[in-house]
Order: sequence, then structure tokens, then C-alpha cells
Amino acid sequence: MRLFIAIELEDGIIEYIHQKQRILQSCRIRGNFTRKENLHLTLRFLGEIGLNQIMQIKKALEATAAAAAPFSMELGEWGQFPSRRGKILWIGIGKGIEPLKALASDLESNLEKQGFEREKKAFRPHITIGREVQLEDDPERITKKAKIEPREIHVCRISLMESKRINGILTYIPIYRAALGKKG
Ligand code: 3AM
Repeated sequence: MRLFIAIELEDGIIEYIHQKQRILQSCRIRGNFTRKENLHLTLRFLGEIGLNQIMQIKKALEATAAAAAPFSMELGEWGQFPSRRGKILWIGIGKGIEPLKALASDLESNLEKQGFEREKKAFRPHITIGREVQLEDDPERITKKAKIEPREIHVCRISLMESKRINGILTYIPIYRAALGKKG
């Protein structure tokens, strides 16, 4: 099964991002926008995992969650990563990015303790909102039109997600959740 670890987003934030997606969609030349149900923030992509490894992943998730306190972070600017076809369109994180990075780094260490190889790529937290996107060539006008306010995101748990196609539709299913502990 194809797995990744993510922060699931609250309904209010999903609605807000979806509004911004609609605006950006109106400025596109081409591209696919993430289904509202699939909006999330990936902490760690795991790839194809056998059932025999699930227990280790759950342990890493539990250890990470237990040692972290719930925290808040804010939505940041939208941006683009280059990709082979078009660009990946995303919304980043503003304030609160430090505890998020610490959480991802702790997760990485705990996965390593459970026998997983360390991720080589640096963690660049983002919420993917579109793929293979080409926007009109006027970033300033688009930024004005799709201004992202620093909406607050509460992070209270981390989730193990399965990525699979159901009737041809890419679907992300939470299969295990670990609540962040309340330190202090
Ligand atoms: O949350 P985002 O969209 O950034 O891009 C995929 C998605 O991330 C990423 O894992 C998340 C759930 O599918 N992903 C898919 N294949 C990947 C790969 N081979 C990958 N990340 C790294 N390497």
C-alpha cells in the first residue's frame, strides 16, 4: 500500500483554501487542482509499504506524537515548485513553521529508529493545491486576487494516510491517527 504521514486540516481551513483554489483556477491556462477532500500537509512520504511494516510506522507515529505538544501555525503565501509538466501549486506556512519542522524532524528520527532510511530531501512544508499547473503570466495581479490571509491551523494529531485510486479517483484515507500529547 502507498502510504504517507500528514497533518489533516480542519473543515474551516479546507473551505478557505478551496475558495483560494477557485480564484487561482480562474487564472490558470491549464492544470489540475487538488480535490477539496484531499487537501492536507504531508509530513513524510513513505511510498509502497508492506503490511509487515505498519507496526513500526505506528510506533514512530506514537513516539513522535507523545513527545510533542499541540500547536498552532498560520497559512503563508502561495507558491510554485517546478515539475516535469507545469508546476506544483501550493500554499505554505507562515508563523508556527518552527514547531512544524521540529515535529517532522522528530518523526524522521523515530522512523529511522524503526528501521526506515532517512529522507534525503529537505522538508519544505506546503499544502499542495494543484499540479501540472500553468498560471497566466502576471504573478502580481494573481497574488492580489488570491491574497492568502494568515488563517490559524491547529495541529493536534498526525495521521498515517493511504493513497489509492477508488474508481479511478485519487483518494487519501486516514488509517491511523496519533494525538499530540499535552506537555507542560
Ligand atoms: O502533499 P503533497 O502533494 O506535497 O506529492 C505527493 C503528496 O505530497 C507525495 O506524497 C504525498 C501523498 O501522495 N509523493 C508522491 N510520490 C512521491 C515520491 N515518489 C511523493 N513524495 C516524494 N517522493
